[in-house]
Amino acid sequence: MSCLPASVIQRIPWRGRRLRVIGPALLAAVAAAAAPAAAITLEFDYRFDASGFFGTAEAPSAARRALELAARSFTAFGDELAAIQPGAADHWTAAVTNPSTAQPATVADLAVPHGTVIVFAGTRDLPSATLAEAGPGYYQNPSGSAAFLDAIVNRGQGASAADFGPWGGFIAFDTHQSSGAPRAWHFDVESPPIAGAYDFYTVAVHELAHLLGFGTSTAYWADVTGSQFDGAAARQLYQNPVPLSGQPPQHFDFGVTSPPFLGVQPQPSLGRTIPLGQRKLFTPLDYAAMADIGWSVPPELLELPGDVDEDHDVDGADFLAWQQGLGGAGGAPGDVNGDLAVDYYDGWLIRHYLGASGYDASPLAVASAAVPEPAGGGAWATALVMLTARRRWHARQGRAGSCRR
Ligand SMILES: [Ca+2]
Ligand SMILES: [Ca+2]
Ligand SMILES: [Ca+2]
Ligand SMILES: [Zn+2]
Repeated sequence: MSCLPASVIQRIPWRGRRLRVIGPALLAAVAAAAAPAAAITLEFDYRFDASGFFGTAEAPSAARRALELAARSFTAFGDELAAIQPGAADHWTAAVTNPSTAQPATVADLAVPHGTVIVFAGTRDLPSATLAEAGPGYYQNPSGSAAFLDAIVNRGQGASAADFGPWGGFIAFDTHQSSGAPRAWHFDVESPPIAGAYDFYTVAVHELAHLLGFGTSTAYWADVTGSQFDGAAARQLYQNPVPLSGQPPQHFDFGVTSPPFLGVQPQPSLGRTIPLGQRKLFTPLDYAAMADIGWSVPPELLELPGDVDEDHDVDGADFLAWQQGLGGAGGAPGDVNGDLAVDYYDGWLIRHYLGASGYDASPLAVASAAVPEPAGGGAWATALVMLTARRRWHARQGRAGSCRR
């Protein structure tokens, strides 16, 4: 396997968010102005959590902590999602699957703040071996100004075939195995999953991506040709269209792994199954697909994760740089996920990827680099459980067509 020559490794213009390449005076000015607005919020609504699985804000369960950490896989996205603010003449009804009952539920005049996606979370005994289920919501009875209607339909993101802008959706986790025994989840994000349990964090990340449109939106299907995902960012990173699996094809195929790692590449989060007792993070390939369905993904998330000093590995020097930058904002070193803040989560990512190495996958570099073949997917052989996604075929019309596998 070869890496590209050093002379090709350079910053390119679209990496504007990599603020540390800007001069100190400008850096300070940008930092003062940019930090808070550059990220979306996933706001969890637990009103349907009848069993108290997620605890309370004051006394969160381990499940809630894992779910809310999983949301951080997406909160660096920079989309300016228009607020849905019902008022005198502006009305709508949010419609969503009640995650705890699987029945349709509605919320009249749900207010959705700017930049926020609302996630109704719950649990129930899902059918057969299904671990979890999620999907975007839809809407009913919209009326009011053009701007209000536009916010409901696609959050001001323009054509939905190119850019998905949901108000929110639902996520449901399984409580019992097919045998009737309680589902054994591993909740603790600070320890590796124990043998015999599924990692709650891993499943939550995967399902939240479905809620945000992967496999479930018009923008996703616009990038699918046959059984391949052919969005521009994913194709560029993978060097080919990415094979999909299932009918309909809502997941990456079994053998797919994510560049730009050298050696054994990680399996993407958005594969069709997850392995028992393993943790999978959202990989650069997963992020590339999210970019292709219209999310504003920081460039850091499309590169070797955790490589703070950009020397194509993740080691103690990267961790030290994070420690020194901790608490910084606006492009301080150590911001692994590109949300313009250096915090606990950046360090958590570095620790996960310690020992990894990779190559520069920027467009310039890819054009002239010998990209290693993606590693094979032999590890898929052991205990696998299907994940499913709900799909709203007619969300723009406000109808509730769906399919579940
Ligand atoms: Ca967008
Ligand atoms: Ca490094
Ligand atoms: Ca960060
Ligand atoms: Zn899935």
